[in-house]
Amino acid sequence: MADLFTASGVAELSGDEAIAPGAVLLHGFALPFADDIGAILGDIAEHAPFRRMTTPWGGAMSVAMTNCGDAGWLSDRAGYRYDRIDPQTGQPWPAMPGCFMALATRAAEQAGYPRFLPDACLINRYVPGTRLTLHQDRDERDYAHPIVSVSLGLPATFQFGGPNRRDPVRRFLVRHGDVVVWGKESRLAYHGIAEIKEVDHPFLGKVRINLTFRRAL
Ligand code: MD3
Ligand code: FE
Repeated sequence: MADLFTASGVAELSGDEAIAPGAVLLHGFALPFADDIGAILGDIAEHAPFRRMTTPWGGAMSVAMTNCGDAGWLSDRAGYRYDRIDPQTGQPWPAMPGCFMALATRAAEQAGYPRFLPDACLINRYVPGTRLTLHQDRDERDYAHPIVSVSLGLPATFQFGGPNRRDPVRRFLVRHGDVVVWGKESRLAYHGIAEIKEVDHPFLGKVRINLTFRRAL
């Protein structure tokens, strides 16, 4: 494994490797899919616009989100949940594009999950200054399924802890085209994204997109 430490102390990893029990980083795995995904994102956002959802406590999340697939993740004053209908349009979420499904299933297979069939893709949009505080993903029905995470555009520092909020956090740089598959012992780990820095990336400009593929229902 290549485990390089940059001047900032952030671990930079290359190649396919286990970064924690049940968590595999597939460096650059999404690069062959990136242009197709970029072209389709605009169509998805036209039907299901990116929006800053409201937390159950009434604040606006800093990350803008939308979804595609049979179910979409939602947050509002009533709580967190998945729903087949986008409350902003009253319509079902846009269908999961074939290239999204192909990327998610092939990445999961390479990471040791040959039968992963996602029914939801949460699409997060970050601009510089945006962050996602430490949390667990626990709104899905069955934690036996992994989550496949695809990073596009601006780099980010991924914070990865353990099953308890106060467990020590490790930091990883995730870059354009990186895919991480999170399952088994890592499935309920606390994780977050540090504030995105103001740099430029040729893919989308000053934007980071993260796709998380889930089996939600
Ligand atoms: C570790 N998104 O949407 S993806 C999220 O980059 C979310 O937008 C981040 O956390 C982002 O919920 C991080 C990486 C990720 C996704 C799911 C996980 C890490 C995970 C589930 C369990 C453990
Ligand atoms: Fe998450």
